Amino acid sequence: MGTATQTMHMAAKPYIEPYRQPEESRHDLPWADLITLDLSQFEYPGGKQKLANQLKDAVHNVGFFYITGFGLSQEAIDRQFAIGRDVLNMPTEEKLKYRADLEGGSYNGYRPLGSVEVYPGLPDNNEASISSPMYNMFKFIPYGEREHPQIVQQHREEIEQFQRKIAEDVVQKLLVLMSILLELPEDYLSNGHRYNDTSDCHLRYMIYRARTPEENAKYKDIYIGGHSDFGSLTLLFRQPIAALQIKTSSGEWKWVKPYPESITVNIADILQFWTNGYLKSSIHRVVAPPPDQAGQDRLGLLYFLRPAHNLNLKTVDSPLLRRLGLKTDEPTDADDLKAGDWVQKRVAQNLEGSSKDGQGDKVVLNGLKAKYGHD
Ligand SMILES: O=C(O)CCC(=O)C(=O)O
Ligand SMILES: [Fe+2]
Repeated sequence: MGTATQTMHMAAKPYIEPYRQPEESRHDLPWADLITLDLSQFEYPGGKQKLANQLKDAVHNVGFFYITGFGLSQEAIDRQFAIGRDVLNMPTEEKLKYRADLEGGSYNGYRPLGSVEVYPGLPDNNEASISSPMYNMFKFIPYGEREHPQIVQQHREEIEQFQRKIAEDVVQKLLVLMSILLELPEDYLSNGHRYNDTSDCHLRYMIYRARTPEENAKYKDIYIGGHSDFGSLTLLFRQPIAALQIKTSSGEWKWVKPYPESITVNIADILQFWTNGYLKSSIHRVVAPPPDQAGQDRLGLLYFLRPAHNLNLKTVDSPLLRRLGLKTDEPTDADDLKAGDWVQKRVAQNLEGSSKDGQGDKVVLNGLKAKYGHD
């Protein structure tokens, strides 16, 4: 009976035109040297400790790494790309019915083009040079409920299963590994990152439309200027069109190679705050793809993990951070700040300010600073 129900359930997935992954670039770009964690080792005896050791340098010095063995099939991932493609291909008027309340600090729903400046004074409001319209779906809990387009409603169960697999399994493993590194109880960072917690975690479909050489010149090849992400972790599903770059500690920009069957993960601001900088929320940006991919639109699938709104941003009491002098009993600017205020303020602030690809921080809240830009 159980099996029959399951089979029926599988068969009942509505048809969607399959998504075909584009070809990888043949250019030999200056790729970033990132480690790969095979999460399938997590359950083996000693596996967690081994993975935590492997992660140490990446989370402290780099802020980016790949994961494999995370238990989502390529078919399930490609169906999400297909749903995202169809959502973002809806007519603009239709998408605008689901516009997110960006001014109120929420990303839930559609964020149209023209919402941010790519360069100061150059808002991205030209239909031909759309930088990054996106459709975000908060967790399917009462706090995150909103009206969604029919395509999302049709595939809602599948989208929810996909989100839950990421939120309840993949990111939980990563949070355990980071708790181990910080010498905290294994479930320490999982608290505040539960599916039912009130937070702005979301799955995102995003599109970067191909630009003409003139448009690229106007925007200096930038699609999204250098920035750090707002939440706890960002998961970026493999996208063969090269465009993501990360800033290394020596200040160079390196390309992120679409490593087979991987997810690219990066640390975001809140984990940096909680660890007083020990975990690195790295600066990254999105640029025009290399010549052999220049004419193609780039579709993205991402998951943004945010902490529960009511958690404060105090440095966690980790034995490691105490030994390193990063945790003391002195009060700090972050002690009374709530994670939810930080995230929502950054979403709203993104609308006002530019994401200049230069140096310097922008004051955001109570003396805490963000590295400009948006996520
Ligand atoms: O599309 C990408 O590769 C990265 C996008 C990004 O950095 C963001 O949305 O915060
Ligand atoms: Fe980002």
